[in-house]
Amino acid sequence: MSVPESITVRSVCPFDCPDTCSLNVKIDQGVIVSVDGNPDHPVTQGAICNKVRHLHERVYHPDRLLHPLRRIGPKGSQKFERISWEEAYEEIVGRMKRAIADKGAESILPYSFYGNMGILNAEGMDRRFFHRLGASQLERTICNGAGSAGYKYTMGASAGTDPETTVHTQYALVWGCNLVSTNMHQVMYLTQARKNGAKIVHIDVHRNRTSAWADEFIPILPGTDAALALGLMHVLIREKLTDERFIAEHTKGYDELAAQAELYPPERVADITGIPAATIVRLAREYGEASPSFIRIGNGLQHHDNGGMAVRAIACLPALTGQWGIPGGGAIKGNGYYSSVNADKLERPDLLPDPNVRSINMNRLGEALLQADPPVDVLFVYNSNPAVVAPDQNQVRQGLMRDDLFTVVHDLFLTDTCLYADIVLPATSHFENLDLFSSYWHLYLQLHEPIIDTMGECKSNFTLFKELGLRMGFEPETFDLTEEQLIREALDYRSPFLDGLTYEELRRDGWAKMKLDSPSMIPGRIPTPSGKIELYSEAMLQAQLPPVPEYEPIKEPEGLPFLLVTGPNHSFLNSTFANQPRMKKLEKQPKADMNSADAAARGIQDGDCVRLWNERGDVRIAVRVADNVLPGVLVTQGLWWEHGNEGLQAVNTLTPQRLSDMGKGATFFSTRVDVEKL
Ligand SMILES: Nc1nc2c(c(=O)[nH]1)N[C@H]1C(S)=C(S)[C@@H](COP(=O)(O)OP(=O)(O)OC[C@H]3O[C@@H](n4cnc5c(=O)[nH]c(N)nc54)[C@H](O)[C@@H]3O)O[C@H]1N2
Ligand SMILES: Nc1nc2c(c(=O)[nH]1)N[C@H]1C(S)=C(S)[C@@H](COP(=O)(O)OP(=O)(O)OC[C@H]3O[C@@H](n4cnc5c(=O)[nH]c(N)nc54)[C@H](O)[C@@H]3O)O[C@H]1N2
Ligand code: SF4
Ligand SMILES: [Mo]
Repeated sequence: MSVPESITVRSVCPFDCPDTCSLNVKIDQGVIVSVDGNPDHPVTQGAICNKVRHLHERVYHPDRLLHPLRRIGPKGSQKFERISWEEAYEEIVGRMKRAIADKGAESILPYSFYGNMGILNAEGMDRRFFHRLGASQLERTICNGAGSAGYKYTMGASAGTDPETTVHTQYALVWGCNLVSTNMHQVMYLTQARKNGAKIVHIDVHRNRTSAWADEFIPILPGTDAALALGLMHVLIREKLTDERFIAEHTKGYDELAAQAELYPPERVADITGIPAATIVRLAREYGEASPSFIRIGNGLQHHDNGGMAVRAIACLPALTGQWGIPGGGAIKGNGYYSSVNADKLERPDLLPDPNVRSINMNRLGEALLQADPPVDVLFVYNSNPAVVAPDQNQVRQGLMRDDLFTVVHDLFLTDTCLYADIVLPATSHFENLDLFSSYWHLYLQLHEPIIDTMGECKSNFTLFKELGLRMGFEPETFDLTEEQLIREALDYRSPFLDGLTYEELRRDGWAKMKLDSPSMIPGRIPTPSGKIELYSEAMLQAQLPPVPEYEPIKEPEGLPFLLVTGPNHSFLNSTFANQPRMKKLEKQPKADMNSADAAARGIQDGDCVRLWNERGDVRIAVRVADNVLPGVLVTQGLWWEHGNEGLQAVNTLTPQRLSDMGKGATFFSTRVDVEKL
């Protein structure tokens, strides 16, 4: 590509973040010199986070992988030699063919998530490749499996309020969501709403940046949100703060839900949640009396054993108060449904030789690597760093150490996971690729055209799986395609929201808003089985789940005194950026926040080093004594790499592989530990 001197070009932020910002990138002689927000984008409006403002430091980081590597020392030893792509392909293809001949294609397991959110690079040619291969299917439920399932039972799909309307909100509940760090443009809309009189309430287990920004902070005990939602319903119903007309017209199962809410008076809910009964009553009155009211349902509150039900229960509230369909009313858990493209054409599940091929849940990688039968012979990791982000790290890392396991990792950096790889492949940054980006929060699809040349010998996920497919002897008509052809196939989809959107339009304008002729899915278009908002769900009954919301305590056995919540932090994105010196410096070091009463009882002082332990392992970490958590709760922030941080341990050493109540989600935050002062 020939690039003129010093130009500013449009790009998109590729990270797993709801905002999917439009970027303006300044390029001098083919090299990115600055990254800024694009003021023309209707939602992201020129504002971006600090992480991405320094994204060029990541792209040109001296540690960036630029050519394939082969392991020459023991697994984990960091000893690699440079090899060519031809050698890498030969070894991978040979090893895959052998695995298929010996144990069947099921012995091959892809492991990927959304390190790059580009539709082609996260769920395009890669999915095609593994379908055609007949590899084990991966259940990609590490992020929002539980919450999506729970929300869907109530509302039918991951579709809520158009966030652009939330500037009209008069009352916002920010529930289990660290907005200031994780969805900054929602903060911008709600800050605007506050100027027009809105009140913002933050419900969280941790007093953090979002609590400081909100008007009120309500601390809650981890894993008890369904009880709070039911307590709010109890008061709303008792005090006739519900919208009877809306309930009659648009919901199903009100009587069953009301009978259930009856069982959750504020006093009982106070005992469960740690929130005073008077606060619960006041919160219900404020929420019930305000209109438009809006709930931003976060991901944090659903990383629990009972996370699906928590979201399912919260999602009933805007229906009881008749807030759907009003600009600024309703809720957002996720909005991915609106910008769905043609996944069948893109991913080609029809290529699977056996539709009953086994599925492996990505939250149980440790178990899969150590116990699956037939064993996993070949593990292919891309767009993810499971040696840091997956639960129960001792099992994950023990599995990755297996001598008979052949592991390929495709990444931009030598992550913790790469250290266990037999072959490491260099990935392009999204700046080097053509791709299509949707958001799981706002309603715009964006086209991204490459803005710099490919660096070193890097290849995109798209190119890697296309070339691997062809080397495996797969059909050229399915694999020998261009990015543009695949994007056209993805857009070839009967969807009222896409409404015939073309590649040409996206190229011309850079983005397009999904067509939604009301502020949300309501009224009259709920994709549940009954076509109504399901306060009672027959589908749940059939799935052997309680058909109306209820509170069930978390499953982690009692015994150890603390509940440990290991959330993300402000300056990393999951484990991405955790190797970037500027971001590490801002986050200083991992710490566990502890209530001062707990600290005093154990003689622990601010800054002391402790050992957190449970049956899965132990982690040494410094304590910050602060009353930003309730007694009995510990909170850490950030998914730090072990590699490059002497003595540091992944917090996921302590988290369980158990799956959530629905949607096979992760239960990271339902972790009990004990603390020992060192
Ligand atoms: N800066 C930054 N931004 C990110 C990410 C990142 O790592 N860093 N990650 C991205 C990704 S992949 C995701 S999924 C989103 C996640 O972003 P969010 O939806 O904000 O989710 P979390 O930050 O995981 O958790 C939100 C809050 O839930 C709280 N919490 C934990 N357990 C409970 C509970 O039982 N009840 C309640 N009420 N609160 C609880 C935590 O203390 C935390 O403050 O952010 C995305 N954006
Ligand atoms: N304890 C605890 N654990 C958690 C969470 C938590 O809150 N607490 N959050 C969970 C959640 S919500 C999520 S979403 C997951 C996230 O887990 P992951 O998806 O694994 O997220 P990252 O750690 O960001 O790793 C993404 C990797 O993809 C690489 N990458 C980026 N672009 C490309 C590309 O184009 N090609 C290839 N091949 N690689 C690329 C990046 O360099 C990075 O190493 O973690 C989960 N784990
Ligand atoms: S990480 Fe999120 S807030 Fe930051 S630039 Fe990307 S999309 Fe925007
Ligand atoms: Mo996530």
